[in-house]
Amino acid sequence: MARLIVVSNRVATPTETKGSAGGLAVGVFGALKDAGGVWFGWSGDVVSETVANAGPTLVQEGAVTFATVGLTKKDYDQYYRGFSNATLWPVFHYRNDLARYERDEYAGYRRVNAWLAHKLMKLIEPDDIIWVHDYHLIPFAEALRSEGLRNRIGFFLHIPFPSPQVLQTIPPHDELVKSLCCYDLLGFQTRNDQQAFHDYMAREARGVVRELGEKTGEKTGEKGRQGEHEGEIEAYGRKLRTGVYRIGVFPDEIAEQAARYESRQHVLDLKQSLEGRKLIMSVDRLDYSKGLVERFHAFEQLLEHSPEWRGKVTLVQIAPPTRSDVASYKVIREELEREAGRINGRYSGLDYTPIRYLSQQYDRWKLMSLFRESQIGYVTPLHDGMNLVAKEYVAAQNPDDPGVLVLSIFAGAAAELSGALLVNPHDATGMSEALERALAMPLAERRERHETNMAALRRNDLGVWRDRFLRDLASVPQPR
Ligand code: ADQ
Repeated sequence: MARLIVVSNRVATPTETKGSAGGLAVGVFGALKDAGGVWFGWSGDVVSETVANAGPTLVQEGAVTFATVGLTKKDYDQYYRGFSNATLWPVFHYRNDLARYERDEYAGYRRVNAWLAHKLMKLIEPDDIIWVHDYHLIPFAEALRSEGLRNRIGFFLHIPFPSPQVLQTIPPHDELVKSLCCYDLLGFQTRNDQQAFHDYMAREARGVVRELGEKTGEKTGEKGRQGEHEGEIEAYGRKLRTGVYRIGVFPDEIAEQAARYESRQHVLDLKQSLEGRKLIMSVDRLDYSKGLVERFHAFEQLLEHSPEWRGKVTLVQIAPPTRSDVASYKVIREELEREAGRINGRYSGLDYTPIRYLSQQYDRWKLMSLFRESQIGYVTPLHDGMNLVAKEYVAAQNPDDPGVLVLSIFAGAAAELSGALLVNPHDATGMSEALERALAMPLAERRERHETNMAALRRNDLGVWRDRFLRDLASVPQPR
């Protein structure tokens, strides 16, 4: 079996791969352990030029090498904080209004990609398969190819791919797309994302796009078949494949974890403090794409238009700040704090606070047990590649008395979770009606919806996502 090399902006630590962090780290590490190989990327540290150049630092864990490098302040500013998170992230989430474009940041983005690729070259063996993750690393394959590498290289985009007109707001959009064509397989979260890429290729890049149709085990319930909706592209003198690979979770592990921790002190404390009120749970990174302010407004409408719910329902929003050195993230934080304060000022009582807004990170097992305790999972991003919180919420429920997922139609997960109440996050009234419906939903309907959602999660778990992608990548012809 060929070795696997995983490349991502951040590399999980060996401890995180043992289950304390998100399931993704555990899932990817599983594939690395089976095949043996390397996990390569940024360590998360900002260091001097001398230290950066001395890398990578290697840590061995069985057959897997964790290889990390530090970034200089300039590289961090231009590659990570700048072009990745102040240009690509907002535009790919349809927030051109929040995006900026600086030529030197783009140059830094390409420079860091080339530098990282050069560092990795020394660790690659001829038959290795290389799997690159996410928007920070679009030019990575191009950089490896220009060093003469002929291995199979695949790319998975965790976030949405925007429609051509939106992508074109990034001045070097054509270079970015040309870079993507240096991969052998491009994986997208949803059919819409793949279609947006195909549209760009056909209309703007004058490529040949062949839709090879749906090749999936989804309908038969069979696991481990090829990616859905395979496509083939010929452009810029290269041939590559595309596919839809919807990322999942390991639902039964989450269910077991949530049940195991449900009688722990933090859950008992929460229960006691709710004094019999219903609980709506929301958990996100603090990001403008997650629709937090819109969500608060819809909850406010519920209290405004349905006075019988005042004092009877609490929204707990857990949202630790991320990327707090990017300006638009400071703005969203201030707005959210202001809105939570205003709504609480309006509807609080001496013993009742409608919104509890907690800006901290929680252990994964704590989150899962809090999900299990709540009557509603309120997951309403404005745009989201997939949204694993939605899937974790479903998996954490008690099947005998499950909560209801209220989910945005703009989360990738909406295509799979047909048992959720789907909402448009731009429609505050529609969202407040969905909350009301979920709060009053009879047990039989909740159970039926939960079973539908769990079946979808089991059919397409994290292992299926990973194995399908790697199988398809291994089957593309070796580039010449
Ligand atoms: P994210 O934008 O980070 O991921 P999401 O898919 O919801 O969004 O994953 C977040 C993960 O972090 C979940 O596992 C969640 O449990 C955890 N998490 C969130 N808030 C937390 C908190 N307060 N404390 C502890 N853990 C917390 C990107 C894309 C998504 C895509 C994923 C995976 O933006 O669309 O689904 O990658 O591909």
